[in-house]
Amino acid sequence: MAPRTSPLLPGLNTPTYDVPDAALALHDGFFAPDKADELFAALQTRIPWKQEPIVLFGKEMMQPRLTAWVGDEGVSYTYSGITMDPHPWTPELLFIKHHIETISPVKFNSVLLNFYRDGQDSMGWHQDQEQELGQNPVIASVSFGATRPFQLKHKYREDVPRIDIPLSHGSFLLMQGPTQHHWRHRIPKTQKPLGPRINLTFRNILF
Ligand SMILES: O=C(O)CCC(=O)C(=O)O
Ligand SMILES: [Mn+2]
Repeated sequence: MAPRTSPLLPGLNTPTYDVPDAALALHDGFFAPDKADELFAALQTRIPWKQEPIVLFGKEMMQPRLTAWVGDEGVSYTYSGITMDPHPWTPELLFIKHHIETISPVKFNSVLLNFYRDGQDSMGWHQDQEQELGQNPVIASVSFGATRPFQLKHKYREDVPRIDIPLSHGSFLLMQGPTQHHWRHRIPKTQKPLGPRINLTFRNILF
């Protein structure tokens, strides 16, 4: 089959969330369904997924999902008490990176990969605010597989309602500006019988 020249859908729709202290733009269907299927399958089989421990409140426990870290040589990442050294880029990750960089204001040198095996896998409330991401990090989040709600809550303002952004197969959420300083986010567990989901958060590590 001839390669597609672009994964973009013609009627691409980009809702921007109108909330204080954040810059969030969701590009639903950024990767067309058949391209997204192909990328999901390649990532599922080719990435060396592992369940890693984290240190939370001084206690070591296993993360409730599988992860991997991919990036330019020497770009390692430390969070929640663990340091991850990068695996090399794969063709499908470079393909995705190339396409999101056509919209992103910055280029990325790394990506954190998360594999949620089912509804019991999750990620707790946090913000992507490590020093090595710089002052106002631009984070590009690409999802494949089961749709999960990406929940955000303001850190300081109780009058600002929470947001639930459904991250569907082939979607691309761009977070920038002060988002990471003012908002926490998570992927909650669910009892619903859900299939697997892969999320990629492209980052630019400064040092
Ligand atoms: O799975 C997601 O959509 C969120 C991932 C995330 O917040 C992270 O990798 O820091
Ligand atoms: Mn995050």
